[in-house]
Amino acid sequence: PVEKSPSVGYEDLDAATAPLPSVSKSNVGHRWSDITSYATKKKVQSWFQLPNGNWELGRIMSTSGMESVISLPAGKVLKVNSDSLIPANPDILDGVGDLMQLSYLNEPSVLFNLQYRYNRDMIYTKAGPVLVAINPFKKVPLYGNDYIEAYKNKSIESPHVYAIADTAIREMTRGTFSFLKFGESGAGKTETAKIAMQYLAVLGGGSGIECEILKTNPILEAFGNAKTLRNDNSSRFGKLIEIHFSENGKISGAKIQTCKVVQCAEGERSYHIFYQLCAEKLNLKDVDEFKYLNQSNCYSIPGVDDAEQFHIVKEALDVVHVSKEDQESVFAMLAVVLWLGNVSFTMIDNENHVEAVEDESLINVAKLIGCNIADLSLALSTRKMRVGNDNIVQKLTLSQAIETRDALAKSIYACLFEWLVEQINKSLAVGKRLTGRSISILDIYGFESFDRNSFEQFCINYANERLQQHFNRHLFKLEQEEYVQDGIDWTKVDFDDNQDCLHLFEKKPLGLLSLLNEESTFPNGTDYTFANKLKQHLNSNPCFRGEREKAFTVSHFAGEVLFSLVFNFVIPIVFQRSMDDLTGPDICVTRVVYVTYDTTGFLEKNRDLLHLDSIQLLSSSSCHLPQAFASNILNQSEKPVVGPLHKAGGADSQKLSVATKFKGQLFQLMQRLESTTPHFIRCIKPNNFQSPGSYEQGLVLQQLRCCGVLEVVRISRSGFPTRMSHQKFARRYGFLLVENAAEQDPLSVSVAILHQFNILPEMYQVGYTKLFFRTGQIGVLEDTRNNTLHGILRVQSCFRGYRA
Ligand code: AD9
Ligand code: MG
Repeated sequence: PVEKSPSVGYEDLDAATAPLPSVSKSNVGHRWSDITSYATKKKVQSWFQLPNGNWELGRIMSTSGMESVISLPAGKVLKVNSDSLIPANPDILDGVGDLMQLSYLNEPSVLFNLQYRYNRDMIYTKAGPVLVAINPFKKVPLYGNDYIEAYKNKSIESPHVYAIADTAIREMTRGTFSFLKFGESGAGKTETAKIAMQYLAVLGGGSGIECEILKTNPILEAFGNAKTLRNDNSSRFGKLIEIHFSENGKISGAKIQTCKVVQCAEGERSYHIFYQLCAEKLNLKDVDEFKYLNQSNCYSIPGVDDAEQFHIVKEALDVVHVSKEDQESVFAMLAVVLWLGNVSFTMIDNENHVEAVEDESLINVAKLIGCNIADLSLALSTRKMRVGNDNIVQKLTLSQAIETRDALAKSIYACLFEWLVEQINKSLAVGKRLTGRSISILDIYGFESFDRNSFEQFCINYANERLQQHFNRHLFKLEQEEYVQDGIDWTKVDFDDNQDCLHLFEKKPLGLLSLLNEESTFPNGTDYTFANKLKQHLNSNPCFRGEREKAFTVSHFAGEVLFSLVFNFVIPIVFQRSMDDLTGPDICVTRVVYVTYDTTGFLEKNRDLLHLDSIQLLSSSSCHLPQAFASNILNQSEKPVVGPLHKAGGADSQKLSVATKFKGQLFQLMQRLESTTPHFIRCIKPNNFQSPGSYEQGLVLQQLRCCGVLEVVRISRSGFPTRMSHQKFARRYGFLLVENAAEQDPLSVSVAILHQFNILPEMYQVGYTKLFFRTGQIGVLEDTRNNTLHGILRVQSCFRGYRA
């Protein structure tokens, strides 16, 4: 595999000395008038924006005053305002592998460069420290063992996930390495994560555990992914997989952490596993006869054979040591969920009270849970309560009974998912001796903004704000703070911080989450009282706006971080996904996105009421899974549940609220990320139809803007991304010095090395404690060091051979 890669660094193109294009909020780039004289002399190519917003490449024929004559493809010649033209790069830079190499870093040039590569199946491009990956929506010849070998041997240089994974593996043994990633729904985060895992599995393979790790993907995707309008295989849960390595570089185990809040949206297919199970006909009906599945009319995915997928999942379960017996129990629990959806109720009095209909569904649920039908029926249609000193049994109304039934089904599914993750973790368990070497991959849902946004979007977007801050901190804040601290000459680049928005969510006691939790514990709290409370306490917050009825709006930072590959100690890759529903670039220019949330159902979803009667039903089961679920639920309660009975009206509030649990999981995840220095991968969706070969400039631009890719490139290009303390630098390269430097201080040794290797003064800066380098500089030194070391080793082994 070869890539046309003009071997020009920016030094050759004067880009380092050319004024840097502006990447201010208006994102205009370098204006034509700045370089008029240059342009007319050379008939330079220039970008012209068509009325539809797309950019076209033209050639300047002449310029006079503020007017230019430009010739566009297809023979069109136009007289235009010179200021509307944006300079294009010389042809030799077409399709460069790293956007840093572009002489002109403006939006049309970046868009064109990415498109140029995309059209040639080169879907990966570096943007300084960020890897941009554009979803090809087709098989591209970039993967598999030959490619893995090539990246391992460094015989290909083209940007690739493999290249990043390779650096991760190598740097892991040295101790410092970092890389981050990002992308939107259907942008390719999950696929990219799998590609990275594939590479790690081949290089770190040998123990057999790598096969198990790869097999966790089909399992978790079956149970945690669903077809949505945007992606046929959309992840509805967040996942951080930490892959551990032994000292000899082999994979020794792994651990998966999940962060789940998302229910499948109405009108979309549910989790894949249900359809797979029905396709297998395990005493089940057809999919369209199950209420939980027939709400959407969407039963199959083009090109996907559910029965075949089911076999893949079963085989994968075998590999991760879930016994056949347990697999049967898992499928039984899935069937319970499906049948529960079909349980119906009849009215038994004039007060709207109901009891469950004893039909096929109810009978099947009881049989599969392992309880008797009467108990099940009671658990679904009554509630035991304590009023004063008396125990009473309250009959449920139809809506209460339906709520109870659905809560039970949801809980069983959630428990099943957690149980599966636990089994997988047992199977992948890292041996006792942890080496501290690990590479982790985070694959999480991204920012969502729909016509109607509910509790799920609220949680997802909050998570994205947290991850966004992580991204900002690393690429902007820390970077610049470090320059300032070390006394480096450096022009500050502004970036938007989202701290205010995070405050809005997290502040105690008057933040969105606290107020939500508080209201959820009030027996009389409703979505209305919740919305009013928000308006009462938060209206002065600039990130918050109360809306009519029960709605409120949050101004979010537009970036959304989706997927992250964390290399311990240093490497989260966060995939940032941009807004699906934003049309037109206007909103993105300010990089703030207003999302209006409808509080309908917030309290109920947050309370996640599973009544004790239901938990008791599960624990009375004769099968081990329902029993395990029941004790799991009880273990997760804030306070231990003491008696079987509850005070009237007091919702079973000792359960952790969903938001609190989610925040807890998120913080655990963030903690893992914090201990690493991240590198990001930006996954980009080139069109909304999941179809190959179509590249919509507007859509791509919107995604690039949301994550600040241009700013990142600019920072890296004008900055000094590689750094090393004087001591470390002197220790690492000191032995290469021709003159003996043993007596000298680290700073003098460092300076001597820089001189000896002719590192140009503009390529580095000497800080108080560290040396700062522009990209690529340290590579030369590393090569020399490695060659010299190999030379020494060869001499030593010859010497040993000679003595022998
Ligand atoms: V979501 O936020 O979970 O809804 P993702 O994870 O970003 O989303 P995903 O990885 O699932 O998107 O990719 C969507 C689809 O794009 C896949 O099912 C593939 O059909 C397609 N895809 C993505 N990346 C590649 C690739 N490198 N090669 C080929 C790809 N196809
Ligand atoms: Mg995904």
